[in-house]
Amino acid sequence: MIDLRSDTVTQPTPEMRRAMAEAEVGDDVFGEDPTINRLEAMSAERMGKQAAVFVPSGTMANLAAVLSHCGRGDEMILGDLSHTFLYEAGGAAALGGVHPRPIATRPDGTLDLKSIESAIRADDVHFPTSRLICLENTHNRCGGAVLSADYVAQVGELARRNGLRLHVDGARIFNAAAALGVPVDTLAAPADSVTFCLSKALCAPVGSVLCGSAEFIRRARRIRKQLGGGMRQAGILAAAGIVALETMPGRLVEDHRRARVLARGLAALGGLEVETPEPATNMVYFTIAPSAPFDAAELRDRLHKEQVLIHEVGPRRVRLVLHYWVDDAALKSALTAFGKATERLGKAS
Ligand code: TLP
Repeated sequence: MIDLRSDTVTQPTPEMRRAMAEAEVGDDVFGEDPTINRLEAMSAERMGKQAAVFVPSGTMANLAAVLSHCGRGDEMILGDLSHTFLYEAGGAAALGGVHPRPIATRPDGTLDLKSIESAIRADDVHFPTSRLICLENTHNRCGGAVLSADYVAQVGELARRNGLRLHVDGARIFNAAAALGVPVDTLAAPADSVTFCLSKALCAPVGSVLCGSAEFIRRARRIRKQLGGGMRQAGILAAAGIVALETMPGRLVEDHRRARVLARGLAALGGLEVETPEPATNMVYFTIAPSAPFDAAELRDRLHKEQVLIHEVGPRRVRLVLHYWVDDAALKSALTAFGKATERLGKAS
């Protein structure tokens, strides 16, 4: 199977499996797992922050960040297409009483600076207290779009000027850094906190890391415990994360190149409107033209028979994600399968 549904599907590499088998472990709730301690130190160093905490998922990383920045009745300003707003089960509101203030996400994944500024509440008893701004880099729903270092710095400056904090959901921030050709800590520098996922493009089986100041991470550790995310001998997982950090960021440009090849190949088939003709990172989004006599579910089923898995994000909208386990040969086979599937579906109608 060629699995293009997400980069979350990535299996650990043989090197990761070896590191996992040999990992030195301890009780992490006591701070005694040497492998987790090493992963956290490496992560903080990469992101240019004082400290880091290992958590089971990107969702928990964002939730722990929001709950560490905000109290009940505080408000976070975030994009209406952000993962935290759309796909994290409303955790910040449900568990922390944090009020989300969604504002329009622009197609390039950015939020208009003036819109952010005008969403900040005045000091008035009628209003929640504005506390936090959240950005997402790369931006999932915006086709893997990259926020530039300059843009993130402007939002950081806006946040500071208004006494707010900035959190970056950097689930795929290494993809952003690779696409821009800048060190990842440059993208993280303006943020008070940043999360990144080991289990997506970096190919590790489980885990995300939340980074920030020492004081912030101290609070986040308690929140992680409240959320039930205090793990024990999880150095077995962190060991794969260390291999991921050491071996994966440098190869992400290959996924980006293959995403461009895939986008061009799909555009040439006809019937598919590629939304990201020159994808910035590892995602390709396309819409099935209104004239095409099939929808995303039919295309998914047809492609499944050709050994290709895709993820439909709407009745006629599909997302494909390139990752470590899709090499040039698999990409070629996937394109051939798309050719066959669209042709058959076209004829079957
Ligand atoms: N995204 C998943 C799905 O939930 C959509 C995917 O397949 O892309 N931030 C961003 C930007 C994400 O894309 C995701 C996962 C998360 C956070 C949450 O990470 P997990 O799944 O580890 O909780």
